Amino acid sequence: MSLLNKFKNGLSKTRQFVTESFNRVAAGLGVFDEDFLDELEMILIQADCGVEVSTKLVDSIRDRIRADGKVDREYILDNLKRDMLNILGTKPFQPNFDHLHVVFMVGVNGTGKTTTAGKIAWQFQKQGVKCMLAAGDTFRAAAIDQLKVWGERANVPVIANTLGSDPASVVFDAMQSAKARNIDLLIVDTAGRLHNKPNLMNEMAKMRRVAAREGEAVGAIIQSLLVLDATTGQNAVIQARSFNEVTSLDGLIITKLDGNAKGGIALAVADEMEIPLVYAGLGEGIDDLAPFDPRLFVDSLLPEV
Ligand SMILES: Nc1nc2c(ncn2[C@@H]2O[C@H](COP(=O)(O)OP(=O)(O)OP(=O)(O)O)[C@@H](O)[C@H]2O)c(=O)[nH]1
Ligand SMILES: [Mg+2]
Repeated sequence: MSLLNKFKNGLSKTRQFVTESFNRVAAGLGVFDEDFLDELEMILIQADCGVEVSTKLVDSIRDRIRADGKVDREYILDNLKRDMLNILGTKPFQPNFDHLHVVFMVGVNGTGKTTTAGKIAWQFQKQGVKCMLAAGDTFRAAAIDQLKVWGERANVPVIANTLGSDPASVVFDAMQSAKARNIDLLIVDTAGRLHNKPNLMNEMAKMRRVAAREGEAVGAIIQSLLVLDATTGQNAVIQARSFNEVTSLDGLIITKLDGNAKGGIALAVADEMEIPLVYAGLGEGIDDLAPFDPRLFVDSLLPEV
């Protein structure tokens, strides 16, 4: 499936909502006037673009209409697209594998860390990158088995320890193994945690310290990707902001964009954060992950012109 179709399928609920609402309001009012712009703002808010972003987008269209003195459906959609693209400036997750690259998947419970770890491993493994997964979630009973299943699906080795063991010791083992086997990309799954639980945040910091120490001799690059669940709406923005305050983040992943009509949340997150959106989770399957492409995202979110 092409990347565009992946985005289109994944965001179909949001696009359907936005398109139907847009068409209904346009048909009802018959003109693209102030009332239309107010309704458009409401549609964007309901698609979870956030109040701030929705207001900003509509204000910018209003200003242009005033300046240009003309307006039609195409004009509105083109301008909306352009402004959304400005908000979504992203940078792809493109590790260079001259050195071992270690990525920690972090975030609150249930956002899709384990699933996304498996999907990323699969994507790179297919390209011939030597990947390894580490089961850094030793807390939840099924977490280790879940990661092992992803390891099998992605055809990638999984380093795991027993339930309840220190996650930092899993990282230590995985680093030894990754160095011995000349691994390019080591993805560490971690337990879901809240940013305001100091003991859990300290545990994560310890995992990173162990990776940094064990990776020093081979010049390993250590990164963290924050996984956010689109279906939690504006909470995702709060999580992004809060995690960023207490840990260093290198990229953001928004999962479950297929889950409901709230795909606009990516815009709210991008507007709030300086950290790039690197992946979009567009379904539960192994191939349902795409590098976050702003143009494909916007084309999939908005009605056809
Ligand atoms: N529809 C959809 N479901 C997803 C996506 N990503 C993950 N999921 C589902 O979300 C649920 C939770 O995913 P996990 O990967 O277990 O989440 P987690 O963050 O590892 O959860 P904890 O380890 O408990 O914190 C699973 O049922 C996944 O299949 C996505 O992009 N789309
Ligand atoms: Mg998990």
